[in-house]
Parts: sequence; C-alpha cells; structure tokens
Amino acid sequence: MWLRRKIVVLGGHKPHMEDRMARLTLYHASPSRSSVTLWMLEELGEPYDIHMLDLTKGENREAPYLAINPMGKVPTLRDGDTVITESAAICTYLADEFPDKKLNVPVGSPQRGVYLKWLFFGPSCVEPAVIDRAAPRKEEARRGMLGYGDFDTTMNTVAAAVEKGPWLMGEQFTAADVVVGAGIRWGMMFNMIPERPEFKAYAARIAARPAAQRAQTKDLELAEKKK
Ligand SMILES: N[C@@H](CCC(=O)N[C@@H](CS)C(=O)NCC(=O)O)C(=O)O
Repeated sequence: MWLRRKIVVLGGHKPHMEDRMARLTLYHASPSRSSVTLWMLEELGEPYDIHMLDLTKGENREAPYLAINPMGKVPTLRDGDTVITESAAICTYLADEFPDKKLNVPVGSPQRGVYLKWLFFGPSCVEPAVIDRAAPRKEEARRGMLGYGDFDTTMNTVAAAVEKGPWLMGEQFTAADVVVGAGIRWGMMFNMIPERPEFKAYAARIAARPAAQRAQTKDLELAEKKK
C-alpha cells in the first residue's frame, strides 16, 4: 500500500533492521518545518522510521496522507494508533511520552507552566512574527489584534529568556528549546531575525548539540536522496 511502500527506515541513534517497524514514524519532508521534529526525535534517542513525502510532487495532498493529516502538512507523527500533527504538539507529546529522557518539565512541577508557555510561544508568537516580517500584510494590523503583539517585543522576550542560558528553562534543555530554538536558528539563517548576541550564543549552544548535528546531517542526506 502507498503509505507502507514509502517508508524509509533510518532509526534514531542506532539504525535498526529494515524489517522491523519502529514504534514511532515521522512523516517528513526535507528540509521543512518537519525538520524541527526530526531534531526532537534525535534528542529523544528512541528508534523511529521516516516516511518521506515529496511536497514538490504534491504527495502531501494525496488521499492516503490527507487521511492522517487533513491539513496536508508535514510533519505528522504516528505512535501506534495515535496520530499527532503540529510540530510543537509533536515535540510536547514526545517529551511527555518518554519522561525518562528528561526533555519535559512534568505535570506537578512548579516550572511546568513556564515550560508550556515557551512551547506555545514558538508557534503563537515567534513564527507568526517572523513570517509577518518576511511577508508584510497589506493593511498593517493593529498591535492589539495580533497574538504576538509586535516583532520587537516578541524577539526581546525570547532574548531576555535565553540571555543567561544555557536554555529557556535554565540548566535543563527541554522540548521548548527545540521548538523556540529551531525558530530562532531558522529565522537567523534567512536573515529574518536579527543576529543579536543573545541569539547567536543560543544558536551556537544548539549547534554544538550532537542530536542537532545528527538531525542536520540526516536532513541533508534525505534532501540529497530526493534529487
Ligand atoms: N503549523 C504546522 C505548519 C506545518 C507546515 O506549514 N508545513 C509545511 C512545510 S514547511 C508544509 O507541509 N507545506 C506543504 C503544503 O502546505 O502544501 C506545524 O508547525 O507543524
């Protein structure tokens, strides 16, 4: 069947046998927003399969994929019978599902609220602020109407949070750093976010993480294979 044939087995840290299906499958396109979740899976270190979709061929708009993600977007994560879409939700889910990996702040911890704030801040504030700046709206929306307020306040808020570091939650690296950190790195790469010292230092700390490096290498290999 279409969805089965296209599965590429890559595994997390350790590649596993081609005939064994991992618990987790990422429906992915390289490079794309889905790369955030590829990085998250590498941080997690659990085995996973990758199902590649070619967005240029519109495979994400074909019926079998729309059946699991009606938005026709990547990423989608399958964990057994559970299907999760939205990259920040996937990162949140994985961190909570594998608490021994210490990538979440558990329910009951006094810091859980702040952790959730950052997980939502990525898609609610950082991403729309950057996209609006890159492709300004014709009629300038009023600050109060925009969920993120304005670009500078959004960026100042993240900068203040990562200035001390090393991570958003202090000493603990969490899924929130994957979500927000990916946005900051991506924005700086395309000159859509100013290269201020707080962001440069934060991005450098991220770039030094072996999991971030593995994810980047994998993504480049996958993009190359597509050609
Ligand atoms: N809010 C979604 C956005 C996902 C998204 O826009 N993915 C793009 C790739 S960067 C996509 O699938 N585009 C293909 C399309 O819309 O046809 C998330 O964060 O997961």
